[in-house]
Amino acid sequence: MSEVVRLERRGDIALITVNNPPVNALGVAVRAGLQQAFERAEADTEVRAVVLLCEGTTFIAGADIKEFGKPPQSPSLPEVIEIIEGGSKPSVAVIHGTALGGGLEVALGCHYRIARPDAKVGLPEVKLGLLPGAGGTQRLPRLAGVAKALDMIVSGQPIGAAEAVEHRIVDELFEGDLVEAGLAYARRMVEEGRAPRRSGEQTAGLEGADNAGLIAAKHAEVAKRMPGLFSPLRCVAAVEAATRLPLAEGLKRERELFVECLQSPQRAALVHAFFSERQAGKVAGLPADVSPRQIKSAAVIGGGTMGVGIALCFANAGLPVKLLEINDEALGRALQRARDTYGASVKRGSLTEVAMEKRLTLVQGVTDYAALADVDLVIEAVFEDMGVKQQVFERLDAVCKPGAILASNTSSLDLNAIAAFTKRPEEVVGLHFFSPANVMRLLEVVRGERTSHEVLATSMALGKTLKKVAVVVGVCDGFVGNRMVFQYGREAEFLLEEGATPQQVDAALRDFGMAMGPFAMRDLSGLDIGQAIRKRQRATLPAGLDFPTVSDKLCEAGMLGQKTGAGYYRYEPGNRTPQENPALAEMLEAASREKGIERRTLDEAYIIERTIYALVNEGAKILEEGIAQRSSDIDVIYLNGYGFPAFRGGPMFYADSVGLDTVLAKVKELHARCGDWWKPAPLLEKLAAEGRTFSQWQAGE
Ligand code: T1G
Repeated sequence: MSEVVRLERRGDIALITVNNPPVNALGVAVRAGLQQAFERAEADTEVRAVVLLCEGTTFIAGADIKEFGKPPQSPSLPEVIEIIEGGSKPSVAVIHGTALGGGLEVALGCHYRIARPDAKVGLPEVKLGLLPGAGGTQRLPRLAGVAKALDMIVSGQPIGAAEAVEHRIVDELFEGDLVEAGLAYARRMVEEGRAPRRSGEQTAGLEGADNAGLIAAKHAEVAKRMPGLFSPLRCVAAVEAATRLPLAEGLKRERELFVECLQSPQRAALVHAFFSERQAGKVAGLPADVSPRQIKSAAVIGGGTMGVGIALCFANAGLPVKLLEINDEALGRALQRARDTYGASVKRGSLTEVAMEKRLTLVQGVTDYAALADVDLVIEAVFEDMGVKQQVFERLDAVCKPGAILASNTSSLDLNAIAAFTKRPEEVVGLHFFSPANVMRLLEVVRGERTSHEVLATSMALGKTLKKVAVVVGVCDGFVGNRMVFQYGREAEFLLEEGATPQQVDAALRDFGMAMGPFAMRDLSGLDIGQAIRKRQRATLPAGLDFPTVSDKLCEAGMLGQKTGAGYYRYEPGNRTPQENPALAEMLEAASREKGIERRTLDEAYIIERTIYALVNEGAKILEEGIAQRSSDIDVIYLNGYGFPAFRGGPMFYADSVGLDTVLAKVKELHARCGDWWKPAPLLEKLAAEGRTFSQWQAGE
């Protein structure tokens, strides 16, 4: 037997164990091992039942995603599952951890399934731009019914074991040892004389309901909610085939649809996003022997939107957190904000009252710095002004215990300068959360010149604890995400001077897949933020460069966005739906006139190139300067902090897919027409000339 699949005899029971760390993925060795084990169990006349289970933390978590895009190797997973399901002896899958994708499909090929109460089962293929390609779209509806199958396959969300029992996906729950439970169940199957139960013969799930109506409704929902996505509609089509065709035909139809998804550029982008997120957690150059400190308590300075959001991240992770404000009145407002934030979740049904109260007990309001003497980590989230940061860090340095980490949530100020306010610069790090901090997954971990390896490793581990996607970035104005979004926003605004309206630009970028257009985003966060940044940046702006003027005109008119009822758009009181701002047209005309620009109609492709390529060119500069470790880290930042569409992989992956020579040609054209904002990044020129991609450069190819 292979070392990843073991076959043992326990009396008249065949015990098949998969052991392929870290998640028992169905690589070719596992598939071949499973085929051999089940064939040998079938041929062994002494064997009367078969148990399949896994070692390690989880049951099989799916196909080996690393194999996608490579030439297929036999046996295929459908072939293996056909052998499992075709066995003449009853088989049982013993599920712990997560049975996902091909893992659940293997379990559905077994005749029975038992699971630990805390186990989960799911078909997340749609999140990778795929669909369950080894029978999941055909077997699950036969067991759980079309409605549940559609929900699970189109959402990709796993369900708990108890719910799986409710929907006949799992037969029963068990506690205790996997092997003992599996053997006991197998012995029961033998004693009861149970025959193999093949899902192809199970049609209960397909009868009775108005399946055609369910399919049509889900199709309409997907077309409306996930425009532009390739695989969800094919998921629906595959399940539709199950309602119409016998199993063998349905499996053929599923395979056709699966291959379509496998070959789509969206699958390549989503798989890139999956692995990039995991790679981002690895910090190049960290010595292997560096272990993170344990963070058992924290404090947040500043009870504004960000400070409260950050404090809730700790409470959500079950960690006690002190929230410091300057006086009781401000503290009262902050604690009320915390309660209101949780209250909104309770209202939405995503949090129970009991859980809310439990988490709120973890948030302790304080007004005296002395209360911070014992905490392991402090995060400053006060006003973005160096003078205020200095006061805070000098006090923290004086009060906090040796070994306490002092972090700043600054979104663009110089972390090295902040560290220099303390006597412990090696303990200072940037932890840049994104608003709303208790919701957005991205966390930029800003590595100062003096930040120690241990503090860096602790910050990355804290990111995992807080369920964030932590990405290491270097010190510069805006670090990675904001530095790139400055370029993107500026170019979007220049388009307004050339002839576009905010509606046109926002619509073009939403069609591209961005969660929100740049102008709706600016109205949401407030135009005064950009104004303050431009004011600071003007001081060091290279000669010949200047900013667009529309945003400043709006600020001068007191139109700061949603918070003042008007910005690029107008808003009815209490209503966030953007309406046309009648005052804007004149400002646009004036902005164009002042620059001698003849306004013209801009097409969507130009809007996308002008904004997305601005991200790419700046990303290339960031890579050259070593501010980001990898081009895929930049993708992870943009996917998780700025609403870039995952089905395009991120700005750098997208540029690779367009072709860096194409991108460079457009950058050069814009450089000639629009000036040095568009100076091509040398790395972009180099890779385009060599016919390489950012991914190849990152891999050292
Ligand atoms: N293939 C290859 N490697 C995988 C993998 C997979 N399916 N899943 C995880 N890894 C690696 C991951 O890259 C990381 O590697 C390590 O395992 C730990 O992962 C035919 C076609 C199972 C819930 O989509 O959701 O089946 O960084 O950090 O937080 O229809 O991994 O250590 O080198 O995420 O404990 C469907 C994807 C595939 C499941 C565990 N299955 N995985 O989470 O660990 S398509 C999935 C996860 C398919 C069939 C179709 C999670 C997890 P490294 P991790 P975790």
